[in-house]
Amino acid sequence: MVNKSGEIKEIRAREILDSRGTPTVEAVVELCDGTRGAASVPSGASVGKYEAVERRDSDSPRYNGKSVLGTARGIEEIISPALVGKSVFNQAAIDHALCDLDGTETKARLGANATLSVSLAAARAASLTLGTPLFQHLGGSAARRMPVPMFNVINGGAHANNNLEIQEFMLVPVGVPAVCEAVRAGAEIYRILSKILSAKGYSTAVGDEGGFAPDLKCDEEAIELITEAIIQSGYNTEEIKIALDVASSEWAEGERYIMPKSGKAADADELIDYYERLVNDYPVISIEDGLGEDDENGFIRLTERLGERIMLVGDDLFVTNAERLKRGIAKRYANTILIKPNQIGTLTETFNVIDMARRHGYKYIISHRSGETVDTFISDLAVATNAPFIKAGAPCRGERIAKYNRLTEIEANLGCGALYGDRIK
Ligand code: 2PG
Ligand code: MG
Repeated sequence: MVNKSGEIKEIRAREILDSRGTPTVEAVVELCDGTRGAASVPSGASVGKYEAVERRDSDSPRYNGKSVLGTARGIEEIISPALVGKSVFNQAAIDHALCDLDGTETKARLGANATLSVSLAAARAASLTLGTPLFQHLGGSAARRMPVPMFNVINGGAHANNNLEIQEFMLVPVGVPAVCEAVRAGAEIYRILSKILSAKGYSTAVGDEGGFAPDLKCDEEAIELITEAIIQSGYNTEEIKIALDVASSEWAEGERYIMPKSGKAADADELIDYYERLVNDYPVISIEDGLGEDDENGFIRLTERLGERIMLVGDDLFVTNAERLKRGIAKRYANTILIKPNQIGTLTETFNVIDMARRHGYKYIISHRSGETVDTFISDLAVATNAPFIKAGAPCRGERIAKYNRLTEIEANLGCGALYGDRIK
């Protein structure tokens, strides 16, 4: 048996494009034994105001100020020399070093895109040199529960230029026996939904996350069409539920909410009433960012009203940040946290917030971003952390499909050891 040290020889970085054609960073951690672990980072459109900083060359004309050459340079000139000689088997030490090198609360100096790409690439290099699948390297033998996918089949909000105010309408196959059956259900229903939309004369062009982006009469119609597609596909609404990401921080204007497309105004209590009606009328099991990132009091009331019935998910609200989750726990608002590693900037900090969520009875959903690459790290992360859910977009478009295909690959490799969702077996 070769004695592996996992010692880092060099870290390289380059600018690549994400699924929207916007630059992002790819880092490659090379070990002294020649192993190379690569990772790229995604990027959001509806970005929470408390997220870690994504560093871009804002004064450069390249890519309209979105290029990341400076970020990549920071990896090669500042991070690489500091991490050379360290072992990728100590992820926490690598991530501590990244935080120290950056030295800011928000990763404003190096950029969370720099720190996260290195953090993930180091984990991948470790798994490759050990010859252990990434999810097992991160989660050990206990990592065998497959997450329930949340397929974003209709896109609205900031992810599409249609008239839907709610950003994501998702299918959640809770009642099927395995992740491969969930993927099948998602893809079958998506196809039928396309036919239903076409038959009604609606557009089947897709939004940023691969879901359809038609103009509809109202947001509820999207839920109705999805329900129809579930039934027409031969499933029922016990097996397949619906989740929404309202992304309402995008609507918040002071104490009020102004829906950007229709211009309609509402206050928090009117939105809470609206959500209660949706939960009464449709198989909705989860509402994300139902209120804005600063609306703590609204969230407390929303949680009192619906917290026992459905998942109330904090995305912009918690931004994968332990300090923000701590406030939610103390003040009893929301009951689920969305986990996006690039909102915080290292893998270890991501683990820490998942651990906090678990210990306080919050559910967690591992999530992609609307601007993605084909990197499938989040699929392994979801299995590694026994996450109950993952959202990675529609069952359509390569960068989304890559994540679901990786899940079915892990499930197939685990064989009879794999568990799915809440099922005991
Ligand atoms: C969200 C995400 C991912 P974005 O709001 O949950 O679906 O969107 O990456 O644009 O923040
Ligand atoms: Mg969201």
